[in-house]
This record gives sequence, structure tokens and C-alpha cells, in this order.
Amino acid sequence: MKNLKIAIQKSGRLNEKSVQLLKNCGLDFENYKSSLITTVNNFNLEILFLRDDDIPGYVAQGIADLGIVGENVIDESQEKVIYLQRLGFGRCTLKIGIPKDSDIKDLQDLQGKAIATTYPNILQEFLAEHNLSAEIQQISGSVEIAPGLGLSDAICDIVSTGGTLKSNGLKPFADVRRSEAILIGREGLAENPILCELLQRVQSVLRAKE
Ligand code: PRT
Ligand code: ZN
Repeated sequence: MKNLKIAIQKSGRLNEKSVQLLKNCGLDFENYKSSLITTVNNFNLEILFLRDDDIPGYVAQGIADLGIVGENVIDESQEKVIYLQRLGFGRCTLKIGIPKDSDIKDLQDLQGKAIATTYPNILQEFLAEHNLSAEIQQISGSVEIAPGLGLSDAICDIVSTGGTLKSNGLKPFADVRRSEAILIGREGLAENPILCELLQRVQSVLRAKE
């Protein structure tokens, strides 16, 4: 049977738990840090190590069959993929943050304001849902320093402990969406026996954790 390919994050917050999940499923593989692909010795699976942002696109195009990635990244990519299983790790919330002394008091106050983010698509959707228009400043990182530099009135970024907001003189203002790591698949994979076996193993690992 043809091997399936699963894409996981190469390094970063989801890498270790993704690798651990696959190992807990009984999969035997070398976790080479330097190679981009590894073959599982005892299962019909190859593992691709990628930047998380590339995972939804690879899966949507069928270059990978499966992927493990944050919901925030899936949503922002706007790629069409199937949610197979919520994985319970990588939990965080995409939030709007504002300066501690901001005069922004309720959502309507965001009207016409400048908001810096690496998530322009999700933010645009959120604003539209609330009939707001704001100036979205798309930047590629270190979003939390934007208000202090005078680049924006607010930010929209991932928050987990809130420590980064706080240390940049910001406070959480509104929740945009929650996120956790998800096992995704390409379309047309539903009856695949390798996937069925893998999914059963993943689900029993998750049940054992409850
Ligand atoms: O290199 P690559 O592109 O693969 O990785 P990356 O740098 O884009 O992502 P990475 O590894 O930082 O995060 C991967 C995924 O983990 C994210 O897409 C989220 O789904 C999830 N996740 C969970 C988080 C966080 N928690 C998190 N705290 N992603 C980012 N953060 C950052 C956030 O951007 C902010 O700068 O941590 C900071 C805030 O953390 P606190 O604890 O100070 O609030
Ligand atoms: Zn990324």
C-alpha cells in the first residue's frame, strides 16, 4: 500500500508535541532535526517537517495527505482541508490587545483605528462580523511593539499567558478566536485504511490522557 505523508512543524511550539503524539501512537522513526522527511519504520507513513504556515497549503494541494497545525494557521490560510481530530495541545487565543491607557472601551471604538497583525484574514472577518472597518496593518512579526512605535492603535495576535502583552504595555481587549492543534487531511481520504488505523491510534492516545 502507498505510504501516506503527514506534515508536522519542523521546529517551534507544536513540533515536540506533534512528534510525541506520533511516537505515542507506536510509530518508530528517527526525529532527524536536519532532514525534511523521514520514513516511519513500522507504519505506512512518511513525515514531512515544514514551517507551520506551509502545512494547510501542502495538504490542500495533496502534496501531504495529513497535517498537524494550529487552527489559527488553517483559518488564516483559507485553504480547504478536512478537520479529522482536535488534539488538545497548542491551545491559545487570537486576541485584540490595546495599550494599557487606551481610550478604546468597547468594540465600536475600533472603528477607523489601525490594528497591526500577522493574521489579516481572520481579523478582517472578525471586523466584518461586527460591522466595523479598521485599517489593518499587516506585519510579519513582533506585533506587540507596533502600538509603542506609533504604528497602530491596537494589535491582533496570539496570546497564551498574556505575558508578552503585559511586558509591552498592552492589555487584552477582545477575543477573536480560540485555537488548538488539529489533525487535518486532504479531501478524498476518508476511507483510506492507513488513515483509519492512524486515527484510531490517535484517538486512543487522547482517551488515555483524559
Ligand atoms: O517557524 P514556524 O513558522 O513553523 O513557526 P511560528 O514561529 O510561526 O509558530 P510558533 O512555533 O510560534 O507557534 C506555532 C503555533 O503554536 C501557533 O500557530 C499557535 O497555534 C500555537 N501557539 C500556542 C502559539 C502560542 N501558544 C503563543 N503563545 N503561537 C504563538 N505564540 C506567541 C504569540 O505570537 C506571542 O508573540 O507567543 C507570544 C504570546 O505568548 P504569551 O504566553 O506571552 O501570551
Ligand atoms: Zn509560522
